Amino acid sequence: MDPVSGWGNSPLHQVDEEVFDLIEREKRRQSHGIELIASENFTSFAVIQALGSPLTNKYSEGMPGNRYYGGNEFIDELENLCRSRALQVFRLDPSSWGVNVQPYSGSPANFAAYTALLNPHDRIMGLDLPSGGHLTHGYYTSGGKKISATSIYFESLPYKVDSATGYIDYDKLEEKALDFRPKLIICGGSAYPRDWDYARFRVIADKCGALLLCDMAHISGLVAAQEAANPFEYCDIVTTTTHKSLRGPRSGMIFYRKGPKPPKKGQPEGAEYDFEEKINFAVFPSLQGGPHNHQIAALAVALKQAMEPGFKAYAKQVKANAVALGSYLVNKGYKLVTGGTENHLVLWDLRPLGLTGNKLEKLCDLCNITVNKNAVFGDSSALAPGGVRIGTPAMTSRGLVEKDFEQIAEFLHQAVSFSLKIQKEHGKLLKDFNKGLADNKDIDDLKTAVEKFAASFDMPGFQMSTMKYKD
Ligand code: DSN
Repeated sequence: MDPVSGWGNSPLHQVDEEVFDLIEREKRRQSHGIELIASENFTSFAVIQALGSPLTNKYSEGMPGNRYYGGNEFIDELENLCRSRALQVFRLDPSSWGVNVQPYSGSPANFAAYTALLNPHDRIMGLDLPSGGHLTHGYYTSGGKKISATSIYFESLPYKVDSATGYIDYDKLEEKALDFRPKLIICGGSAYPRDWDYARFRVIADKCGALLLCDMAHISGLVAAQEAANPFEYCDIVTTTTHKSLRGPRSGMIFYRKGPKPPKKGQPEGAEYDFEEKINFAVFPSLQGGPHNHQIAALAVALKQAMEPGFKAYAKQVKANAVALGSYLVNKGYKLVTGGTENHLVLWDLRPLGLTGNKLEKLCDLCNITVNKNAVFGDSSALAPGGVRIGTPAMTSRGLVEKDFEQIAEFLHQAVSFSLKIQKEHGKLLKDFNKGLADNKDIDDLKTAVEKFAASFDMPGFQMSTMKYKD
């Protein structure tokens, strides 16, 4: 085989039919389905082009201008461009904020921030997973099994939402924080449909001498568009993934305060933040190797696109769509955690219906609607979560507006009705429920309607006309 044209320059469909075919089938799934995973989005063709570029060939351990390998002149320029756009998109002054754009994703970004700021076994408080928090904010089971590395290497004590309202119980958080005296408090979550009171978090952090970190992964696009409260006003550190509401590639960022600290009682005059060196060192060499330069390039592109005027309209639409979907469900008599939403997601409490999240997720999957089962505060079993989480960022990227989300809510209502019917006819046990899913005309009809609906919208990122599986 010719080593260059035969091995190195043949297109994917010739080199590897299996992988090519799987990608094409996944493209069909994405374009012919209703994607409602709150943490997912469809990125742009330009971002995908940068991701699939030869930048993936380069190693560049270290920071721009100070690398452990040669040949990084363009990579340095690229990473600096990405860093300055990251500050710009969140309207941050480079003299008081810095950013590291090398984390491979959100979980490594969080662990790098903890590694930089804490010593092993220091105390952390984040929102509990069943209250809508993220695994990386610390999670152990009620039996004490430590699940998250955050709980394995640090001592974590979660704060929770109020069981009656579903809102964060700030008073209890304050009481717990003053007893526990954490070194770090984390705000931000994965399944919390309301905005965050960062000012209150700051007061609590100051009262117990903690640092305040916001993981804005889910809402970073809303923050960029000024469609959510601004965590940068109150937090010391802000971490984020970049592919959710920000519409970028899979990657992560850590923002940190730098420069002079505001004057405070008991603090020496002229004190400065010391996060920059610690965070950069934690990312590399402590935790990661070479940054993924193709990701960083793709992120730079996404950040540029997030500064275009259309992005503000997109973020507004994400929220309006979530409200439209939530209101439709509430009008049908369903229960949403907190009764509604102020951001990009609703958390649907299925427990009053006697239905679990995994059953609805399963039935929806068969109808080309993708949702995810999600714990709802007070669930008795983590294995059978009582809700589903539904997000609007991905379908909003395909151009859907309120009336389309009302149609989606109607599809979901039908999916629930079919789930309840199957449960009634076949029984509540999952194995019995599964029997009712097979050869089910209701499901087949709903799938046909969903495919027709979904395929009528454009798809960012790939041209539908060139797809192998168009219909
Ligand atoms: N999957 C993402 C989320 O749902 O928050 C990150 O783990």
